[in-house]
Amino acid sequence: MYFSKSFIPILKNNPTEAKIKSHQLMLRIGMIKQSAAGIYSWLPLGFKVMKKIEQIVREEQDRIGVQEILMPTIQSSEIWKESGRYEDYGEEMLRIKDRQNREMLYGPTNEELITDIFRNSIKSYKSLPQLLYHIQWKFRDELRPRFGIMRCREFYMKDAYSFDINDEEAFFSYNKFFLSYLRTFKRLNLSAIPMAADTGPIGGNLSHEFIILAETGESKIYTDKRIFEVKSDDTKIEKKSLSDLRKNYEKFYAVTDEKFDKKEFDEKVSDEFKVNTKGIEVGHIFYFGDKYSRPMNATVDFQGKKEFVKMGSYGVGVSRLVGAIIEAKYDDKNEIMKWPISVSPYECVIIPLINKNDKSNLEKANNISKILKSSNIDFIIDDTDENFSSKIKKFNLIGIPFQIMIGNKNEGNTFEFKEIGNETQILDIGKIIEIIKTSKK
Ligand code: P5A
Repeated sequence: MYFSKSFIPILKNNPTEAKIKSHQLMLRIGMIKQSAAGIYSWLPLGFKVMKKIEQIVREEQDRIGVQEILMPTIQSSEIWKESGRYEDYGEEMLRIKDRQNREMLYGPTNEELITDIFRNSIKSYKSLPQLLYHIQWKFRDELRPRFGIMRCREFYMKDAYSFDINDEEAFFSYNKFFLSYLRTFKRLNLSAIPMAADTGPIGGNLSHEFIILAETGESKIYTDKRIFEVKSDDTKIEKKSLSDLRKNYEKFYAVTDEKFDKKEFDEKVSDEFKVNTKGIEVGHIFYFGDKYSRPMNATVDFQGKKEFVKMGSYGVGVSRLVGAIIEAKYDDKNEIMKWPISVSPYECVIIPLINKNDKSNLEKANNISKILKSSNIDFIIDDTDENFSSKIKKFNLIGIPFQIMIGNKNEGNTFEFKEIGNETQILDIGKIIEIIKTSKK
């Protein structure tokens, strides 16, 4: 891809309407464009990042055996009346009438719809557990949408649902998602910690929010810094191993402000380990037993009786994660971003210095790009005739982790190569490819 032909509308200065660094950067480098309050279009750079995040989320769901489906965005009010949430959900629900005057809504979440799908198809406990997920747009008519795509009205969520015969099996399902979330956030290069949280309109009394630390986060958190050292790598997908993993986390005090109790904090965490800061909620998992299956009559046959299935739901804020990664990785003082290679819009940028009447560096860039392509490295070439330093500045903002610079100094097959945050090196193309490939593993 040539920069001159790409749709990456860069702004000269930080937009004044944006209060936090992720919102500023996303507007500045043209990742998103607001179309109405809390509603955004995703432009190529932003869309590429979101799709890569989505794919990692998907792979980690598939890995624990969750099956992917796709439910619609528009739902009928009937099922919400059955569960009792139609009234409870209040003004956050966007209610719509169709031409027959039927009450519809734009789904803020899908517990009712999935319960309806389940009850019509699964009849025996022998088909359990059922673990299903989809990745779909949601709409919540937030009173104060803010911080760009971090708290918006239309957002992209991965939501999964589990169906089990009893509490013991349901906790097993819950714990599978617990591990899966740790793995997902790790692949996104984020350190997310599970914290006890309120369940709000979803319900139930067991729930964990997955929070990443960030000064600009909306959640206040109180925890013990040793929680960051808990390891999950050896966890097996079996009941004991998963339940031990959760216990290893739950040993440490970790709550958001809704659950905060100063006395408990002081008792459980000595001053040297206390962490009292802010964070961003990137995922949230819930266990609510028969909260939906009972009113909606979702049962399975078990030993001659009909049992209400026990359910949980599990959300990841896929679009919010784009902003959360920026909050975690962007150095706004020096205006330098560095995407984790796993989600970077491009893996490498080639920056040739181009004079009006000497295109030889562009030719070199084209040759390098062929080698990158055959090594499956996704690249962009800055073929504009801007001066070198403003090109570098621009790409420090865009945050593609690897830069190959072709100035007038390079000789033969060696080039100036830089991984953002490290020193520039002079390397031959073989070595450059090796470094990029190793970082992708
Ligand atoms: C779990 C899946 C649920 O909705 N039902 C299905 C449950 N949980 S949740 O906590 O309400 O949302 C899950 C995640 O979605 C993100 N999120 C948002 N992202 C951007 N803007 C919003 N207004 C917004 N609301 C929720 C969060 O990452 C949250 O953890």
